[in-house]
Amino acid sequence: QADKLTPSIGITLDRFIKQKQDEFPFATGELSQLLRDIALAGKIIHWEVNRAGLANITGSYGNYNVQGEEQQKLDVVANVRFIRALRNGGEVCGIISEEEDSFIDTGNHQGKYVVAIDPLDGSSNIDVNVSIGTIFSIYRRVSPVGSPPIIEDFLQPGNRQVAAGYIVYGSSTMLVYTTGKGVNGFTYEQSIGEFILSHPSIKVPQEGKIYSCNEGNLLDFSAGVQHFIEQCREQRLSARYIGSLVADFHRNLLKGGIFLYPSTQKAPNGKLRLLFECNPMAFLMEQAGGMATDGKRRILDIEPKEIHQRTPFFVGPQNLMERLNQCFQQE
Ligand code: AHM
Ligand code: MG
Repeated sequence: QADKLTPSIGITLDRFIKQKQDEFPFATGELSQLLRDIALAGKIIHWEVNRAGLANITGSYGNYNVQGEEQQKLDVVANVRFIRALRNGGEVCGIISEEEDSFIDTGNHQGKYVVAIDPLDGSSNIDVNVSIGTIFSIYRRVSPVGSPPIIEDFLQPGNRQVAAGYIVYGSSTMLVYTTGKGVNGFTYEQSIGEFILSHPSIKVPQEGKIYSCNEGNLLDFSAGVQHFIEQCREQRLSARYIGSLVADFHRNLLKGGIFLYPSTQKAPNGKLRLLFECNPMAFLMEQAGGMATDGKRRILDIEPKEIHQRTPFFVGPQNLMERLNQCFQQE
């Protein structure tokens, strides 16, 4: 009777990570701890995001509030929070962030891992209360443990990711991640301060019915992409575009949709960044049964040349990705 009155709230992220770790007898627990550090940073940013309107941190960076304190833009705040959480955690020897020009040596030279983060993606949406997100990607370093990190630790192709995920600060906050064994989603329960498994083993619906792109750039798109969009319209697919990658991707992942950010006149190599945005999303989508390309190549096989490299990006369920591919071939 008591059980019925108090239904279980489900498995927490911490317990889930612990269970997964127990499946690997030789695991040292460092990756598990790293994932927990990211979740902790996510909780702090959730708190920052939710008080942003009142705390005068939606203003532009460099402004001062009435008390004469400098206002911090939320993406700067998120960057500081994340770097601090990862540095304090101790498992990470180096970090690259979309907000930083070059890589950060955390000083934890015994750490086996390096992390790429986009601390708060979709910054143009912050001031208008639209969902935003954090994207992360974890690699094992290639330099020897015990030494400072080197640039090659970060310039690894996406197929070397050990784990990747995002946190979406939406109508609820969710953390979605993969370690290469499927994708799981956790919803933040504020009252107890825990992420709870709410979306186990996410698979993208294979009959995608949504397409997402900035159609204002249509005339800049290649003939193949234009043709594909024409087909989407003919087939009465739904057009959905928030302009916030994490939110657009999250919806497409759960409901079945393709996201396109092709090259444009303004952004000849596409707008999105390979290491911070495309690789983690590509890893998640493949793990959920979909695909991700730059129009020619699998995203995860691209050898990065520099940290802030951009790429055209197409990601979604197989039916739509295959149709897009046919349009490219007819170009
Ligand atoms: P940001 O990293 O500067 O925030 O920009 C990335 C964002 C993505 O969230 C989104 O998919 C894209 O830019 C939208 O671009 P556009 O406004 O050109 O459609
Ligand atoms: Mg970004």
